[in-house]
Amino acid sequence: MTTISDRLRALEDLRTAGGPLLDDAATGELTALDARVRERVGLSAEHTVVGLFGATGSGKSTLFNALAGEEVSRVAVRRPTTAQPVAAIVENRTSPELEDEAHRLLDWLEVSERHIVSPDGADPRVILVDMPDFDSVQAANRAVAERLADLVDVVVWVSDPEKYADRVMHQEFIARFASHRAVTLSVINQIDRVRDRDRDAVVQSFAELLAADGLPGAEVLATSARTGEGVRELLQAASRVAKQKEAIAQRLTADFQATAARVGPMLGASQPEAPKRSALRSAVTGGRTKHQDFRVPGLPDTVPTEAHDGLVDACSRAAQVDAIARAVGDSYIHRASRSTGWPGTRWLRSFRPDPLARMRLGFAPASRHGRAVTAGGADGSAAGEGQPEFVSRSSLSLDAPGSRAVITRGADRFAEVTAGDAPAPWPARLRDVVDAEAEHLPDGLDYVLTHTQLPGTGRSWWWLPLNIIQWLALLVALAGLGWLLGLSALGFFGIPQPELPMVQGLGFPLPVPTAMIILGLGLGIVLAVLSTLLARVRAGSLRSAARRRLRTSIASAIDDTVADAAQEELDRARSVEGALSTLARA
Ligand SMILES: Nc1nc2c(ncn2[C@@H]2O[C@H](COP(=O)(O)OP(=O)(O)O)[C@@H](O)[C@H]2O)c(=O)[nH]1
Ligand SMILES: [Mg+2]
Repeated sequence: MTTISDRLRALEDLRTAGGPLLDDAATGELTALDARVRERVGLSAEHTVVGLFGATGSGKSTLFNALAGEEVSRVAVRRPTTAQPVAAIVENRTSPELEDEAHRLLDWLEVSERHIVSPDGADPRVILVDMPDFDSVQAANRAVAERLADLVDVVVWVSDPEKYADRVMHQEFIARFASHRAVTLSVINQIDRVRDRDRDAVVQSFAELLAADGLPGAEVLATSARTGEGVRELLQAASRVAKQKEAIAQRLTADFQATAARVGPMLGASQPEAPKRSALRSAVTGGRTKHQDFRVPGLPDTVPTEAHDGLVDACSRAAQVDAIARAVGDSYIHRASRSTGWPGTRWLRSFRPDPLARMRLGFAPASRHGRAVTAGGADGSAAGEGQPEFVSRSSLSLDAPGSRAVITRGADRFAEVTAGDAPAPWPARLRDVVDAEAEHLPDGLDYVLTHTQLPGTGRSWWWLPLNIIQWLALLVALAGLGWLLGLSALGFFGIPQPELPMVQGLGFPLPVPTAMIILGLGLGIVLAVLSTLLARVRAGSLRSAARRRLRTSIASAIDDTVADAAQEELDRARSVEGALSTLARA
């Protein structure tokens, strides 16, 4: 069951979620409805809180027990008496929500002692509250009673045949609360103590006093908590008030539904037609169309992957992710061959700049060896030493008109895909928020790009051993060459040459120094080829890894900005749907 309080909460949700999308007239309508409802139903829309007020000893607690049908409130023969209010909630088996609502209401009223009762013929919407004495010598008790007299729906003044004319009670209490919006019922309790023939006179006299207090035409009931006389009538009077409140609540429900029907379309929300297959059911239920919830058709719950990936693609293009990834691979090959290439030619490499450095993109901020491995390009050597953080902006100029245009187009497409075929105002709204966020995207991308740890910027383990072997091979070749040169020098000076040692078991004559040159040079070439192959394979996987990391970074920059904002709008739509549905629910 949807209570008026539920609807009021839904109205508040609708004002919050739909606010940015509604014009002044619609916002005004929602505000006015809220004010009207709150004024009409007061605190408790579904329940009628009936408070028993009066002087000490008039029999409030006894009457309360008689009304509740059970002994729940303490009855005192001697004072002081009831210090805290005690509530009796009428059991409601058919609608547990109503009972929950009653508890919420009593929480608000700060009435903590509660009893669930089930008196004969009682209205489950009535909540009885036994109050502390209005004339209590304890100021705190009086304060509780006064506070609640302002809040309850029905004030029942309980008097007795002796004190009903007490001036203090009339002037200080009844007259003070006469203008109260709550319905007032007046009771002369302990009527069993009055002789039958005097009763009318007592009632009449009390009514006149009440008229003087500002309650003209007040209904006075005569009750006896002891004999039960008039108790049922009092309960019925309370139920009458509850029924009046229900009639108001029904009228208000119609107002809520009408407002939902008017505001819904402004928010692109509609109540879809009942599906065909329910025709049978509606025939069974007498042809009444079942209520349908509001929906914003065509709007997804979350940002579609397709939209997200599309924007990552666009931003990757704008940020030249492929070029960076290529440079990561090329840089690795460049450095690998500088460390492991043939020593005779590798120095040529030094004249070419590192491909990554050319892009001025940061390597790891600082290497583990305490040395910054910033590929600083022209200023690399100067900036490299001990620089803890790569601060230079990338040279990708995401701010350039070309890049900006790619990003803007990507963002528009993102908004378009996310909006799907949702009705107005959602596509425009999504475009607006996405555009606003996309403004900051180039900066965000530049930040993540310069702060992404690119892979493969350090040395590989195999470079050192390969380098050592390279140098050894060169040494062997140089030694062979030295040997031969030494021998020819001896010949030149006519000194007889010692016998040249030959390599055995080859089937042809090969002097050892010659073999050393061939072996040294051959090994150098083989190693250079091998290192190039290894570097290329590794570079390939580094390129993919770099591309992956950059795309992840870009995706997170998008998540923090555009995607987040778009999701907020999708959530807004769901809130609007929920609120409208609650307002319109039967
Ligand atoms: N004869 C008679 N005595 C009553 C009636 N209602 C309450 N009393 C007695 O009045 C005294 C005070 O009752 P109580 O309910 O504690 O009054 P409270 O102070 O207003 O809560 C108790 O002794 C009750 O038994 C009644 O209808 N008839
Ligand atoms: Mg009492």
